Amino acid sequence: MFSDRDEFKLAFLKRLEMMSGKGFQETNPNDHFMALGHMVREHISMDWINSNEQYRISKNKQVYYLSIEFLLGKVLVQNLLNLGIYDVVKEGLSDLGIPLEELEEMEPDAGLGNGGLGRLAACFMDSLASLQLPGHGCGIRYRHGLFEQKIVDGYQVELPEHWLKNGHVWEVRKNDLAVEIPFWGRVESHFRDGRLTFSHLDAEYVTAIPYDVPVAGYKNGTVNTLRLWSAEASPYPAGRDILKYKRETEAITEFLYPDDAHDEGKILRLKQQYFLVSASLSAIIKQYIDRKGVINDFADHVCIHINDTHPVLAIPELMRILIDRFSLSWEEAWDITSKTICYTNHTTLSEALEKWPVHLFKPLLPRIFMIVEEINERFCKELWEAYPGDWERIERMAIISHSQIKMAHLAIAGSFSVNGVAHLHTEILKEREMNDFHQFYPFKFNNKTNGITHRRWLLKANPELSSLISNAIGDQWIHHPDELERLSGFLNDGAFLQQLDMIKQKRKEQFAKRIWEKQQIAIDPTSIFDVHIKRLHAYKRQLLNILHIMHLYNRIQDDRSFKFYPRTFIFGAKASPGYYYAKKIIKLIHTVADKISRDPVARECIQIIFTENYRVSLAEEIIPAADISEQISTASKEASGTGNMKLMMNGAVTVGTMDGANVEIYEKVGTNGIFIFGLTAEEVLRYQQQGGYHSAEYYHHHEEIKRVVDQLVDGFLPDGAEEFLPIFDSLVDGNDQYFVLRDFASYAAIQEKAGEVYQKRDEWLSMSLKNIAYSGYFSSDRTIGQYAEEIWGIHPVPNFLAK
Ligand code: B1N
Repeated sequence: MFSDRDEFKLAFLKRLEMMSGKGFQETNPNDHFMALGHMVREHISMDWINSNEQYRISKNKQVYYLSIEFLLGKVLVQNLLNLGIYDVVKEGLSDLGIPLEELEEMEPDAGLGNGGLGRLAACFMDSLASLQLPGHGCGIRYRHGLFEQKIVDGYQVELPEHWLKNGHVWEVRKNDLAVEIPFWGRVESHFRDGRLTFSHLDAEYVTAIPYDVPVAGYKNGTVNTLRLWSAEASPYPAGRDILKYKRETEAITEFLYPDDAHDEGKILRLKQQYFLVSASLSAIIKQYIDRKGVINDFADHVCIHINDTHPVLAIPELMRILIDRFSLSWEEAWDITSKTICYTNHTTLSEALEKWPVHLFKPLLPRIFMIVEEINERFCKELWEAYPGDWERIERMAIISHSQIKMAHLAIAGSFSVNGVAHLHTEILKEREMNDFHQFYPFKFNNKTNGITHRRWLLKANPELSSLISNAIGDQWIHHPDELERLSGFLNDGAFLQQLDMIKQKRKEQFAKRIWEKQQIAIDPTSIFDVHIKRLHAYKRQLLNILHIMHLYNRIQDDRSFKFYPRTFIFGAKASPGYYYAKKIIKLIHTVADKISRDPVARECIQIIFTENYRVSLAEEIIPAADISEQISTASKEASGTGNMKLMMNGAVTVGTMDGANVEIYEKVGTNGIFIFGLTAEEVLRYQQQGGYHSAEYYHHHEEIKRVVDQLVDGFLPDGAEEFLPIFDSLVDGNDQYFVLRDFASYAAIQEKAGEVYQKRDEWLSMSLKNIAYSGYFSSDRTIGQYAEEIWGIHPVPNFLAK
């Protein structure tokens, strides 16, 4: 295609004119983006074809990663880096007077996910391809990704997101691979050739169209596929109101549900889930049969990974295909299915555990329901044999009970591996939440601590830091992130620490400039950037952070000479549109920000920035500029967290609880590398067993706590009594479920300590570097390596045909 800068320029100009129908002078940044995007996709295509061919002819096992979310963000620059053409393209464009950054701005974020779970799936895709592993993603092509957030007068307002409005350069629509998905209707059984057979009659069909997106590995010629399915009206619309039918079918892939760690329980969501699973399994089975011809040893050649329970219908769907289409017996089908499926659990929060009422499920998916019923009956029978007479236990463990289908129970019964996403989370699953299942199937449970792709979160997001690292230890860390540990040789190297400081300073200035441009707020780039970015959720305790800021403000009011090192508190968070309490906290953050900005003394030390519309591309700007990483969830509630890893890798120091993967960060960097505070998971769980703690005692007995809590409603904040009474109530009368007041003093103390250490520059910088040095473990290359070896049993398949 192009091998040097001049060839690139010629090809680019030609493509630009052809695509835009304009002379170069008339073209705009979007034209440039589209032209470059198409060139890059073409550049990938030979390797893509060859990778597919390699997989088709190889005897190797293939993995399919089924996920209702893939939070890709922007992909142009990551593709340029992975293909090894970043420099040529950047310099070539620069010769033409086009800054690559301007062009990157034009690419919309593919926001097909809510938060950690969806971004994890995207990081895994990058690692699979970079490790040359035969792993493919299967997801949904939502026409609208996660809503766009606007803040109006301190309130969150949601607008529909339009990432597809200019078309999507990275996808290839494959009409010939469309499949039909049946909903509704009824099942008839017949006795044929000595066995019962089933047919699904009067179904309403929806067409699933695949759009394939290439996923290029890092400079290795491997290109895997992420297949996103889109729903369209079927050519066979079973004699009904055509317009209504069209509207209803297209609705299936219209919107991403905006819930993070929360279960919506709407029928459209169930339709999305079955749509994803049924379309993906059709394609998987077809590819397998094309490759092998016979179904019997399917489980030796295919692994289907389900990302949380959202795609758990893969279990009954695979059973259905094996029984109804391939005429296998129940036992044969179950043997294959339960050796093919593996499941990751991402949360123990009860409000996030999926349950479907039988009265919704059964009419929508009649054949699938029959199979789930039979799985349940056989499972309960097994339990009865293992625990005769223990009705209570059997009822607790049943897949269907009280007319509800428990998706996590189905996932555990029908898979060969169940993993948690951080060591602590897996222990809580085994010893508490899923303890009955762990006793019954101890061999299924295992841990795979999450990871993030260092190629996006360090190499792409922080090129300045990446160069510093490569100059110091060479660039092998890009392939082997463990090598980052060699940076520990520089922990006491003053000159090196100075450079680290300069890079952080530069990114802070860049971010301050951005905030000025977008929000017309001037922030002080020499202040501490204290960053709290994640979905808004009570358990993530943005409330603890803002109450503590109010407390700092009070200290300034009490003593006008009280001084501390200036801090900029940076928040980024979307609240689920129906999550009333979370939205109140957004309003509170804005109200406090406004109050402080009006106080000439306080605003010298405290600034609060709420970044609107937090998303992957914004995270890439905030994270390299962060000094402090707020990871302050109530212990035991955050399954893992991955923002903690991204911030650590960019040299931010964690202020956090012993929760999720924070525990493992602590184990890597030691007491002097992190600021730990608050109750432990064990303490929280013990309190919960006793029915909670007495928050009123903390409120009444600690003057400074009472003061900030009262300030929510006593007129200190404008409209406080109306706005923030629900927050006040949750803390005082509602017994503070998330232990905000219980952890308050400990949080205030550790924050003070963090501020002191920050001022001892060498100590701080060394702490920061230590975090970078020990972040290699949290690369998703390590995580995916463990999934490949310990769960999937897959091996690299190099693309020998690569150019
Ligand atoms: O998955 C992440 C973890 O790092 C986080 O700790 C965890 O909270 C997150 C229903 C979820 N758990 N459950 C969800 C998302 C969407 C939805 O509709 C649940 N997300 C998590 C990656 O392991």
